[in-house]
Amino acid sequence: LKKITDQTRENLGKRKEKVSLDDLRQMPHYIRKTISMRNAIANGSGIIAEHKRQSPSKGSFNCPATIKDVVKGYEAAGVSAISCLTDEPFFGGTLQDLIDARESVSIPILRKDFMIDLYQIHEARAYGADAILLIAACLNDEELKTMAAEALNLQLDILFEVHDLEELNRVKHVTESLLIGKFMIGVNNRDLKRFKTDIQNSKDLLPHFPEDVLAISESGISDPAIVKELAGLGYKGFLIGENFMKTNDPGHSCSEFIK
Ligand code: IGP
Repeated sequence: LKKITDQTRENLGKRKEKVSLDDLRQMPHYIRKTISMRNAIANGSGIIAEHKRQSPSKGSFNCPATIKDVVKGYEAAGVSAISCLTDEPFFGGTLQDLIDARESVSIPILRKDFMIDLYQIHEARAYGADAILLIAACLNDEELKTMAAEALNLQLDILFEVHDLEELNRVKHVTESLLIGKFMIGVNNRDLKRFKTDIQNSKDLLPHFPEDVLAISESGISDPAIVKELAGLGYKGFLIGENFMKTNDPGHSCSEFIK
């Protein structure tokens, strides 16, 4: 994770030189009215389908479809939201992907990246995102708080990502101190040190969730039966990438999860 955030910081420096904060504020999507991802999930299928070209553990998924076709396929299948990877060095995504996705669908879009700087939140807004991911493992309490406050200022929904009880308790603490009532917490079933996924992680952490939070299970979901089981426990959202992106027609593979 440190390797990824170091690389993120380096690339960020270059982007800041090219595009100033003021430039971002001038971009057309910056002032568009965002769509609540939390509401979309609460009132829909709960599936959050991800566009991801490659991953550090699996390499390229060799999906032949363009991002525009992938996200249109997801929307047609009935997903609640799109997750769009914008990290380039490790996941092969770009900010242009976010724009392409935005211009192809009208459902909410999550900018999926390693967010470590306020500038990235403004970028998310400028390139058409409705929500951002804040990974607890990448941020200390103070950073989590500042980043979350800025996202709320910009009308972006927040998905806090945790993978153990310690991180969950930190997120609880931060959201309490900011008095945020409406947010989402995602349990990452992937152990970021060993890249192994285990759905058990979602089952173990749910009883410790604060009330009223919308619970999302992330990673390693490869079967509609798992979605059913987790929904039975109280999960409302299911973030799925690889299982769709490893096929030639991600939208079609996705429709099997929505019935
Ligand atoms: C999707 P999967 O196993 O269905 O492809 O997982 C998503 O949860 C995963 O891509 C992810 C991720 C992240 C990627 C979860 N948290 C943080 C990059 C950064």
